[in-house]
Amino acid sequence: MKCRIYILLTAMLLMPYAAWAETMSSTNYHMQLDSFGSGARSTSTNYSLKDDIGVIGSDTSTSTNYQVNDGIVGAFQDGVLSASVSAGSVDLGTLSTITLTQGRIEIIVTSDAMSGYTIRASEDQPLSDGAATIDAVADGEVTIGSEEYGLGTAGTSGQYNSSDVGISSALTIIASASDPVTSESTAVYFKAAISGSTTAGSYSHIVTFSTVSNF
Ligand SMILES: [Ca+2]
Repeated sequence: MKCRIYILLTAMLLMPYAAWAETMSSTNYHMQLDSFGSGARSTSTNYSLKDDIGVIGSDTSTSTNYQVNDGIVGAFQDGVLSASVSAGSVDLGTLSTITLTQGRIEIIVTSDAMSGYTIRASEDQPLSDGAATIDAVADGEVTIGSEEYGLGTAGTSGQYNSSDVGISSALTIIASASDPVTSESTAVYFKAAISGSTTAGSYSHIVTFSTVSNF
């Protein structure tokens, strides 16, 4: 029997609605953020202004371990999230009762969110050929000779680097980072095995990887 997996990748940048403890306002103005120096987002009947004047050290500072967007404008800085996937489909070829069949893709993510990013996987349907399906792995390991299908990961942020997980219509976190990343790679291994009672056929489904920045 043959098996093909179609890959979709989405990347969504969700900006937080900042809840600040203090804002300055009066009948005539509302200052969303305030700071030493001058400048902020200021509005009145006649004007709206987002400025940052005379704030010491208003810049972006980085090192290996941190990034600081200081200054009042830094609080409004637009986020960056990009994700790419190395292939639009994975062909596992002909499955066998005596081998574990694997296919690999790579997802590359850049996110400047201070809390990192998360990739979730979901499927449109079980790995299927009409009514016949290949069971999702449920015991943490796709095993030769058992009808089991799922994925494992590799990479710093991979969540299944030492076990396998079944894919379902629910969102499963397969990679998560808690810091900003630049071109971080997570490898995804689709793994399938069949038993002697698995129905012959040509199985496929669509797996969607959704990438979001953490806030
Ligand atoms: Ca197993």
